[in-house]
Amino acid sequence: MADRGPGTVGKRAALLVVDIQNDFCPGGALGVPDGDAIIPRVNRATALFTRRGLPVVFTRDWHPRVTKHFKEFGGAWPPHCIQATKGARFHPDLDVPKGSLILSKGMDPEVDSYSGFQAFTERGRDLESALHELGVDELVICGLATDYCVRATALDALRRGMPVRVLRDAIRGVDLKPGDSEMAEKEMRVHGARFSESRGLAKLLPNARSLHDSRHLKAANR
Ligand code: VGL
Ligand code: ZN
Repeated sequence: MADRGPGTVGKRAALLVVDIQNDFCPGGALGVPDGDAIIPRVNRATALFTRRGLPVVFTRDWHPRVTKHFKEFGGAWPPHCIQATKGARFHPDLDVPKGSLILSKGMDPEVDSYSGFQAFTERGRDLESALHELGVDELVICGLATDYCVRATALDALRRGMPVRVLRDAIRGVDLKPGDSEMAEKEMRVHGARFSESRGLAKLLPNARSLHDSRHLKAANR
C-alpha cells in the first residue's frame, strides 16, 4: 500500500457513510449510545465531498425478518433494520443527496455479515466494483457502529489495498463489552487506517475538480 503521509488524501477519495439508520440511533431496536450525535458532522462531510465533486456512498443494514443474525435464530442481536420498516430507514436528519449510491447488506438469512464489502446496490453490484467504477482510490469512513460495521468495512478495505481514513469524531460504537470500540479503533490503526477529526477534512481533500461525477455515479448505480 502506498504511503501518502499523514496530511493528504487520495486524488479521488469517497466518503462512506455506514448504517446511520433509525434502529442504530437512540430509541431504535439496537440504539448505539449517542449514535445520532455524529449526524451533523456526517452531513458536513457529505456536503464537503459533494462540493469537491467526490462521491458519497451510503450503506444500510437490511435484514429479513428471519436470519441467523438475530438472537431468536442463533445470532447475537435483537431484531433490527428489518427491510422496509421504519427502523431500517436512514435517520431523518441524515442528508442523503438525490442520486447517492446506496448499498444494502445482511439480506442473506444464513450469513452473519457486517462489512460494507458484502453490501450490494439495488442492481446487485457490490461495493468493490462500485468503487472501482467510480475510480475511488481512498475511503473516508464514518457512521455506525465502530465495533461492528465500521470496523469490518475498514479492515476489508485495507485488506484489499484501499487506503482508509476514519473520521474519529463521526463514528460511535455499540460496546456490548466495555472497550470494544477502543479495541476496534486500535485494530483499524494497526492494519493501516488513519484517523482524522472531521473538522480537518476540508484541508485534507484535493480541490474541486470538474470530472463528470454524476455520469460516474449513474454508471456505478447500474
Ligand atoms: C451492525 C450490529 C448488528 C452494524 C449491524 O452495522 O454495525 N451492528 N448489525
Ligand atoms: Zn444487523
